[in-house]
Parts: sequence; C-alpha cells; structure tokens
Amino acid sequence: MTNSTTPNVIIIYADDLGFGDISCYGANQIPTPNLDKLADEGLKFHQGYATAATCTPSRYSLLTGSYPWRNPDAAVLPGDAPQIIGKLDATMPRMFQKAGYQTGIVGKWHLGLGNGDLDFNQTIQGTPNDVGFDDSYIMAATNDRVPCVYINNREVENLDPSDPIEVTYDWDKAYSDVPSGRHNPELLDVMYDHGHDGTIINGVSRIGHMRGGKAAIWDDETMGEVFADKAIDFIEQNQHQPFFLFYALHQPHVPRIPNPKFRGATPHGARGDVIVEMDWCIGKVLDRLDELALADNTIVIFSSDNGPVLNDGYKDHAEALNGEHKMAGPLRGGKYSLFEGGTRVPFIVRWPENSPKGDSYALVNQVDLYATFAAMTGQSLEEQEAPDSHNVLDTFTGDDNVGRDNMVLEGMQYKKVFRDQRFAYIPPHDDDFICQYTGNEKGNTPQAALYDLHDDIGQVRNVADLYPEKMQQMAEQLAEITQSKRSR
Ligand code: NG6
Ligand code: CA
Repeated sequence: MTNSTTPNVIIIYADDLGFGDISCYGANQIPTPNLDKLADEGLKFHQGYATAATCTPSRYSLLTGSYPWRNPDAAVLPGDAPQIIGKLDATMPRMFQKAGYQTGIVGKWHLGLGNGDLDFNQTIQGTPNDVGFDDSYIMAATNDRVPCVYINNREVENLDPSDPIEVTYDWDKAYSDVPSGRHNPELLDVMYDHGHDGTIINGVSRIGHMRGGKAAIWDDETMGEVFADKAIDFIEQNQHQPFFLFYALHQPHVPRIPNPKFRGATPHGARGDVIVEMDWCIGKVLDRLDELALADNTIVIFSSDNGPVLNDGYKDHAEALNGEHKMAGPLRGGKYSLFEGGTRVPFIVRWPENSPKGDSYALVNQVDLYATFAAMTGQSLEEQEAPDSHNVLDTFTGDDNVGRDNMVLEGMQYKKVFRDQRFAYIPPHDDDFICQYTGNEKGNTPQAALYDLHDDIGQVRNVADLYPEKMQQMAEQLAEITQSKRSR
C-alpha cells in the first residue's frame, strides 16, 4: 500500500442492529445474503464497537472522533433539537473534504438541526451541510419522532408553503385538532406500548407532535427504498472523483414497518422482516457499485449504532415472535446496556485492494474511523482534532490482529464501561439494573463489576473479587481518560 491513497469510502450504518442479528454473525432465520457476501469478500470483525449503547452519542463519535460524554449535549435528541456539532468543529466529512472528496449523507441524522431558531418552513441553517457534508438527504431524528419528513439539503422535501409544519415535544402545546395515540387509539394500526403516544402519522403514533406539512409526510413502507435510491444517486453523481458516503439506514429501529414485499420474510415478525429489507437495500446499493465498476476502489464498512432491543415502544409482537433468535449473539444485554450487547456490533470492512478476507479479532471502535481515514489519505491531525480516534488502518489491512489497547464505552446518559483487551470494568452506577420500559439490562449496580471476556463472553461471572488490583488499575485508567481532554 502507498503512503496516501484516496479510495471511495461508504459507511453503512444500521440502527439498533445487534451483534447476532444478521446471518453472517449467526442469525439462522434472518437471511441477509448481501451482507453475508460483503463479509465473505472482506474482513469480519468480532470485536468492533460503537462508542455508546444509544444512537446520538454513537453517531457523534463516529463523525467527530470524540467520545460522546465529552459533549454534554450528546444524548438521545428530540427532532427539534439544535445541532450538537458546532459549525467550526472538526469532523470526519470535513477531513475527507480536505483530502479532495465529495461527501454525502443519506438517512438518519439525529444530531440536531438549526442553531436554536429551527423553522422547518425556512431554508435551514445548521444541517449536515454545515458540518462537512456537500450533500444531504436525511430524516431529522428517528423514524419514531416528528417531524416525519425528509430534508433535502436545507429544505423539507415536498413542502407546500400554504401548509406549514409546526413541531413541538411539549404535551402542553400539543395540537388539539391533530389526532394522537393518547387520545385517539382507535385510529392506530399498531398500538404503542410506552412513550410514542403523540401525533399519529400513517396510522402510527410518534414521539412528539406535528401539524401541517401533509404533502411532505414520508411513507414508512418505502423509506428503505427512498434512502437506497438517494445513496445510489450520490454514488452515480460522484463516480468520477473520490467520495465519502455515510449511508445511515433506519432499520431495524421502531416503528418497524417493512415494505409489504418483505412481510413474512422471517418467522420473527416485523423486526426480522425489516432486517431482511435492510439487507435488500444494501444489496441494491452494492450492486450499483459493481455495475459502475467502483467496487474495487471503494472501502465499504458496515456497522450499527448500538445494540438490539425487542420492545422499544410499540406492540409489534417482537418479543412473542423472537423465538430462539439471539439478537446480540452470545453477548449479554442490548440497547441501553453497559454489557457488551449494548455496544459490540457487527463490523465488516471490505476493501478489495487492501483487506484480506476472513475474520479479525482486533479491538476496534467506530470512533477510530476518523483517524484511520485521515492516515489513509495522508493527513495529520491537529492536537485536539478527533481526540479519541486511533489509527487502526493496520487492522483493516490485516497486518494487526490486536487493535486498540482499551476503550471507554457508554451505556446511557454518560454512564461508562472501561474495556481493555481482556476485561470489562463497570464502575458503580446509581441507576436501575433493568430498563423498566424495554426489559433490557442496563447493567447498573451499586458495586463495581469486572468481567473476563476471554473466558466469559456472556458476562455471567462477575470476577471483581478475584482481581482487586486489576479493578483498581482499570478504575484509575478510566479516571485518567475521562479527566484528560484526549486519549490518543
Ligand atoms: C427512547 C425511546 C425509544 C427510542 C430511543 C432512541 C421512549 C420511551 N423510548 O427515548 O423508543 O426512540 O429513544 O433510539 O420514548 S436511538 O436508537 O435513536 O437511540
Ligand atoms: Ca439506534
């Protein structure tokens, strides 16, 4: 490999997909042939991580190269929150721009919009376009949060100016003339379970309230296809120059509303079916890459923003239909969890010109992509740029099977776990052990816990009593990292 190279880079990012949720990572009854092929042609990591067990923090890290808890605003955001990445902040897409790439994002954003004066009826200042993306086609937050519209660069797509959009997350300001799940459950196609009792859009009540913008409302059933087509448009438009595409899928986050052609694709109901749909969308994009003869010169990375969950707020029978499926594979916990299932996720790297095929056990984290691609494109980082991002390029080329020495992972609300090559150290946290809504184990306990992941990947034995010195050492290392401004 030469010292500096500029292959195209596509990061495909699932939403709430667990370590065991696709067939190449062990899901027996969820066929994902396109991802399986990607894994066959590339490197399948067994220790690839998101920085957090929820979405906004993980995405923040991916794009800034910073641990999320360094920014107090990096928590799950409502759809009308201001942007949490500053206009002048260093970002991975900006770094790519400096290396001559065209940059684009398609899909889920969830990092805030506007600068505190957000009006969806005006040209929006404070979009992905302000933090390094040349092109963007996004949803503001999540598919269960208002506003349920697509935003094309700085404008809401298909907005009729005579029917302006209003958005609030305050029940006291909710629009009494707009049906909500709470007041009009008879209008629902799928009943909510917890939260999610706001405005009804397409028969599904969402978090938050929205009025107007009728012509702009998205269609949940075709969302996957819309984003895949936009990803393809971006690739086609930029095929003659280096490009970076962040393709942020909405599957399998709730509400799980597959295109009818995927209904019944698995025995697991809507949650399994949207994973198959997701795989189909990815296949569509990768096929186009092949047709354009770009695959050889494109690095494709597939991962997920956090671990899995069955009931995340709708009665969609995910629990009843899960059967023997292990969403997080052998790992304990899932979304919201300090246990491994919260942050260890599928992580595939296909780089035909430089990656070997096979498995990697190197410890890598999505926060590393920034420094890794800076190194690949021959750029050095400023001192405070990407403060927690390690260059793991050698793991991508198969030259290093070890990766990072350690990393800090986040459960919910800045609660941390410290992971090294062998152990996971969970400090004492004053909060529930089980998430009362979802039933997922958040993993908080009043005493610190230690797990030996070499012997006990499922974290069933707390070995804190066996290794007091190790505990002490990891507590000190964690304190040092959290108190310093950077960890690279
Ligand atoms: C939670 C929602 C959950 C999901 C999550 C964000 C409730 C009770 N739960 O607050 O349904 O939307 O936020 O998910 O409202 S994430 O993948 O974007 O982090
Ligand atoms: Ca998520």
